[in-house]
Amino acid sequence: LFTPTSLLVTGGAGFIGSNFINHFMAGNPGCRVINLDLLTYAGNLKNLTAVEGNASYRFVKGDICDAELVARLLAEEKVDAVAHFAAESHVDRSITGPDIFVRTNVLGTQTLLEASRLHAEKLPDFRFLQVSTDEVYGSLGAEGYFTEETPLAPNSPYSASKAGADLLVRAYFETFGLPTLNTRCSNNYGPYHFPEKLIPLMIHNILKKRSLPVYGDGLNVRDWLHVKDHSAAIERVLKRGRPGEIFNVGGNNEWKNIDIVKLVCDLMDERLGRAAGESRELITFVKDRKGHDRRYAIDASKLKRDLSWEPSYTFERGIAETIDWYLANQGWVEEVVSGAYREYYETQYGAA
Ligand code: NAD
Ligand code: TDX
Repeated sequence: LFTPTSLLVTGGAGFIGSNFINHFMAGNPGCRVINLDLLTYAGNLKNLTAVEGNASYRFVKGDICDAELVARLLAEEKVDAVAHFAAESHVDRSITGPDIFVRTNVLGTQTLLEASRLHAEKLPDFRFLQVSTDEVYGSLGAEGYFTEETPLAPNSPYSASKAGADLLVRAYFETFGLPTLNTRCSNNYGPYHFPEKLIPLMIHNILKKRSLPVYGDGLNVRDWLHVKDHSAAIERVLKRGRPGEIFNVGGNNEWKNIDIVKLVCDLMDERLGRAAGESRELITFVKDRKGHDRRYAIDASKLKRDLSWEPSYTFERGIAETIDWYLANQGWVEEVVSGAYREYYETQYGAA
């Protein structure tokens, strides 16, 4: 068992990173957590108000591509583990502007790996955990699952940049013996999900009675996992995974996009007191995403077998709670949509 004492989390102000910090700090009061985040459009410190005053928590606004800053933080905070979430994460943005995906996801990861390698030489024990995605495996037909042995075949600039990062992680383990771990998770959902992604976008548009854009024929399949179950999996891999290993993470929960959209419509109608079927009228089939992967499905049996991880959420409960969270946190959504959330850093930490 590896017990981190000072954990550097990158991208901790994003959707999964913030859920992870909230989860991890609640269960590991003895561990210091340093959150390095550039606060791009996707970073929101309002996701972290629960840990803000905690003496074990420190936020640093900065870029993972800044080698000097990363080296200084590792040394100054005596970091013995890195959980690397920071990334450009939206597939559609990677189609309209791929450059930043290569910079952040590939060069940023290499910068962290190199600084970690130099820093870890002096330490008895260290872990570098790369948080990655099932999208690195490409697309499935109607049958089969991605295992950790499935060859990498990314199709979007986003997934190609994540695959590049995963391969650098592998190389740093093989070449330098850096104790790395690599998780590859299916689609997450839950609180603090940025409303450019399918589920929160649909919730928001239903509320506003705007059209619900479904790409192509709506029959693409995604495998959805609650972000808290992903957070628990990452903690388990960090503490119990053998360096050099890859672990797939997923909840055996495949849905066609159109069925998810209809489900969200129906649950929203119930909550908003609208007539049954009213929100489904908003569904609009639009032009397909370029290179749109048809189906993702994760085989997570290695993680279940070797590290005894099991998801705790049924989808029925998770999606109902997520919709209730968005309805109860309309202020959060409005601030994100209006851009007002981006001023929080200055009010909280002063101008940069
Ligand atoms: P997100 O877009 O919500 O958050 C990304 C965070 O990284 C933001 O806070 C942003 O400010 C920060 N960031 C971006 N560039 C940075 C830089 N140069 N330096 C420092 N910080 C920077 O993403 P997410 O959905 O929370 O995803 C987190 C990680 O999990 C990513 O690596 C992603 O590839 C992976 N992942 C996501 C999913 C999913 O369904 N969302 C599934 C599997 C894996
Ligand atoms: O408006 C939409 N209409 C639509 O039909 C949007 C935003 C999406 N879609 C479709 C595209 C996908 O098939 O819904 C599905 C889910 O789309 P996204 O929410 O954009 O997620 P996806 O492309 O599957 O990628 C997500 O999961 C894997 C995350 O954004 C990635 O960071 C993660 O690696």
